[in-house]
Parts: sequence; structure tokens; C-alpha cells
Amino acid sequence: MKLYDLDVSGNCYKVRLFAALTGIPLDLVPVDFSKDEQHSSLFTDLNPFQEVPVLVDGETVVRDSQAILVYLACSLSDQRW
Ligand SMILES: N[C@@H](CCC(=O)N[C@@H](CS)C(=O)NCC(=O)O)C(=O)O
Repeated sequence: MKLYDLDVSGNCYKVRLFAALTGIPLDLVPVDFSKDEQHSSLFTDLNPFQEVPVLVDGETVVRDSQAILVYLACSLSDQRW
């Protein structure tokens, strides 16, 4: 799973923390806000809200930290939503 991430973001941090505590490996993809990457067309295609975090798991894209936490929790018990 890929996490589009900003290191100083609390919303990203809670996702990284949950994944670390539960042993879910994440490939971190830094989004460089100093270069305005969150507004680039590449990132906007992924998340029209132009915000991090974004989780990509195959075809599934989750665009909100709370939703990502639920998604990861469900993946632990193999539930699908
Ligand atoms: N509801 C969103 C809010 C995410 C959010 O506010 N992300 C901030 C960073 S913490 C962001 O990407 N802001 C975009 C900007 O400042 O251009 C979530 O919890 O995932």
C-alpha cells in the first residue's frame, strides 16, 4: 500500500502511527508542499481535494485520514467495505 504523505502533517502522522503499531507496511510517497505538489495535476488526479494523506491499495484510493484508519483496521480482520 502507498501512503501519499507529508511528514509534518498530523493527519498523516496518525495513519503512519496506526500502521506502525499494527505492523502494516506502507510505502511512503512524500508530497512536497514547498513545491506545491499537492496542487499538481498528477496529485489532483489522485485526490481532487488536493490534501494528504491519500492511501492507494491496488485499485482502491482512500482520500481521508479517518477513512484510511477504518480501511486499515478492516484490512487487519480481513473485512472489506
Ligand atoms: N479531512 C482530511 C484533512 C486533511 C488535511 O487537512 N490535510 C492537510 C495537511 S494536514 C492538507 O493536505 N492541506 C492541503 C494544503 O494545505 O494545501 C483528513 O483528515 O484526511
